[in-house]
Amino acid sequence: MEDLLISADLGVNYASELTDKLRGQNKIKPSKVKEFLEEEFLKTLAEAGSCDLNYKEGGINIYFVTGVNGAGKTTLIGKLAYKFKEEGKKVLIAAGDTFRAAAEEQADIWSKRAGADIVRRDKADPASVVYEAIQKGVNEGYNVLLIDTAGRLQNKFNLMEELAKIKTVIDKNAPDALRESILVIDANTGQNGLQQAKVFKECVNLTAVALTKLDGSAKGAIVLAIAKDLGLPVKLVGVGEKMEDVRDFDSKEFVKALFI
Ligand SMILES: Nc1nc2c(ncn2[C@@H]2O[C@H](COP(=O)(O)OP(=O)(O)O)[C@@H](O)[C@H]2O)c(=O)[nH]1
Ligand SMILES: [Mg+2]
Repeated sequence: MEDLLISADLGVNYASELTDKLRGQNKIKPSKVKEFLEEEFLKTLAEAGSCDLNYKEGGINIYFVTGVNGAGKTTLIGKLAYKFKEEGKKVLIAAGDTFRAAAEEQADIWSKRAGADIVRRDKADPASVVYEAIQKGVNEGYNVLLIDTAGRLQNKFNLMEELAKIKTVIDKNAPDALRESILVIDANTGQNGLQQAKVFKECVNLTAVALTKLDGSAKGAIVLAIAKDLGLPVKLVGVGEKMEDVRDFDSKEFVKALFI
């Protein structure tokens, strides 16, 4: 059972905790094991915090989106821009991935699709793009600022420096703004997702996880290990490549799907 849980990407600590607990249950029937695990998973997710994406009226709400390359950051930003626009909010995107040539263009395309505005400065320092976006966002009464970032390998010192610098810019220039620091995790990510999350958490003080590509065959069990070890709640789910393919996280549905 322990091996099974580890191979399901729950991480060694969590897997052994669960099997210890199972052992402690005197003579649990095999048919009840699934029920036991479902309950434990739901408890872990609940203990990590509320699944509701925070939003506050009367000020700018900043969503700082991080994660490794290809996780789905820019797509998530497009989806969130659309969702907030549909709700009648004034939405600004900061094209903070200035590392890859095509990345700013991609953010630009999403902003147009969603009907949001964008601050984009070709190949500029990402922190300066974010600075400019915060100024514009605050001065022009935007409700939402979505910050896109680069994602070249998480163990690269430069990226972490860059993200820490962006965080400092937000801390200094919008100290009172509501902020969600979202880590985007591809559901196909295996056990190294936990390590990724640790590195990003240390650097940008994460508040939430967005689990993308749940429309494929991957179940994204790694978020259980992240919830357990880092206390980070999952708040959003990506279920496709289109603008409307974002959902609020539903822990019951998620846990049920793990056993299908
Ligand atoms: N099927 C599916 N594809 C997704 C989802 N989110 C993102 N993608 C795709 O994943 C790829 C990488 O996404 P992108 O937003 O560019 O990742 P980034 O490098 O983190 O900004 C693109 O081809 C997206 O269309 C999702 O929820 N489901
Ligand atoms: Mg991107």
